[in-house]
Amino acid sequence: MFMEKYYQPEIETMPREQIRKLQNERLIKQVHHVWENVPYYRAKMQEKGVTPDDIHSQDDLHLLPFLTKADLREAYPYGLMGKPLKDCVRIQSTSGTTGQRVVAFYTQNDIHIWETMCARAIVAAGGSNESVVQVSYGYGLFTGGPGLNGGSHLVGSLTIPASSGNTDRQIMFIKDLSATILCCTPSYAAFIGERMKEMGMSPDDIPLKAGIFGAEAWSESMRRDIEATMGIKAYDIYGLTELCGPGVSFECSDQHGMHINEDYFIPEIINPETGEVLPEGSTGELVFTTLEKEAFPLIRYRTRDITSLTHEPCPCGRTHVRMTKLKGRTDDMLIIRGVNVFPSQIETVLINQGYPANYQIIVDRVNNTDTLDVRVEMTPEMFTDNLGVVNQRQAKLVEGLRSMLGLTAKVTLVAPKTIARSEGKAVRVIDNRKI
Ligand code: DLL
Repeated sequence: MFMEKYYQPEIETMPREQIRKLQNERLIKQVHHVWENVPYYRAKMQEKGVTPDDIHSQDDLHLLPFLTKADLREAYPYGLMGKPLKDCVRIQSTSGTTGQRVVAFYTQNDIHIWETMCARAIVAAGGSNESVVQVSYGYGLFTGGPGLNGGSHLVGSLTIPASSGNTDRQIMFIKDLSATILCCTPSYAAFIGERMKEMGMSPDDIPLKAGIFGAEAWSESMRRDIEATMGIKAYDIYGLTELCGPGVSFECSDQHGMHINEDYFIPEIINPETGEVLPEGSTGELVFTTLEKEAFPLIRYRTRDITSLTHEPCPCGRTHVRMTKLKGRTDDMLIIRGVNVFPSQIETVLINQGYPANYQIIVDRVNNTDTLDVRVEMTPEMFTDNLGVVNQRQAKLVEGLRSMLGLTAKVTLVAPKTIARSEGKAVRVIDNRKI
């Protein structure tokens, strides 16, 4: 029988009342820390007329002001630090592709906590000191590589700091060094899988048992494809630079949502339009309050990620709350001819009609009207030069998109492997509108 393993059983399976007690104690301390050391947030609290004395437990959390990406931008680079520079040992940063570079700071203890969370994720995916963990997330400013690298060391696994890129070498390492766990973005895992197939390799040719994939949205169908191609169990992992990086939450063997490390964070779900806190089970924007962070503590930080939470007991025995797979981001939403469109809706239509998740959404504005073009890759099995068949399939996709979105899109089916692959996060949307 499969036995669930934990990195820190006493914390990961702690009874709910005890978790709540721990969170309340830590919350009070964290709010004092921020009040005393982060003038930027103190000013926000003063504006709302709230002081640390008003916060007795998480029931008072709603009294505290939110922090947003706009605050991070305004306070960039040092304005939200809770420790002097001499106590900080590292920064990590996002790529800033949306023009909003985030720089997060860490004390040695912050790094230890972050790596501990990654260690929990690795053990939940079956990792141990006998595992060989190939970390194929980017290293450097991106948190993926350094976070899982550190977690893997804590578990005692042999760590291959492969970083992303050079796909043939990735496959060679997996094979030659008998890697058992692969960590990378799901798009890169799919890419490695495709390359393996091209090289004539089957799942039996590689020793991999599990994958820890995150940093971007991925569907259940993508999970099944990767699992079949590599012969592994694929686990989701979530996180963001502002809070530390990967490991904020992670999947267990049950694979129904990701356990949030509640000893380090309090999550809330809010209505993104009104800021109102929503009851358990509702879908809305995920907000986090850090509990133990020293260098970059964040109170009620709005992630823009859309999900829901459940306290339903998990068969794995972990007691920490689970968040469902992300349903998108509030800033993912495209407004096309006045209609709200999420890329995940488009992906659902493609998957329902049997297409792989290799697609590109191109939005433009022609004669003052928005246009939506969806380029969809065919699988090698679907590929045909019979134009009649291609036209028929395109028309079926147009119809599927119309009923999902209420919009007419132009769909172009393209040959296998013509849409650029990503070694990091996939770029699915190209918005050429100059508004
Ligand atoms: O992507 C941290 C990370 C690295 C997570 C490796 C998991 C694995 P950022 O670059 O700051 O940090 O991007 C954070 O990526 O707000 C989500 O919108 C998205 N994201 C992260 N994990 C997932 C996931 C890292 N499992 C932003 N599913 C977040 C869907 C994810 N989206």
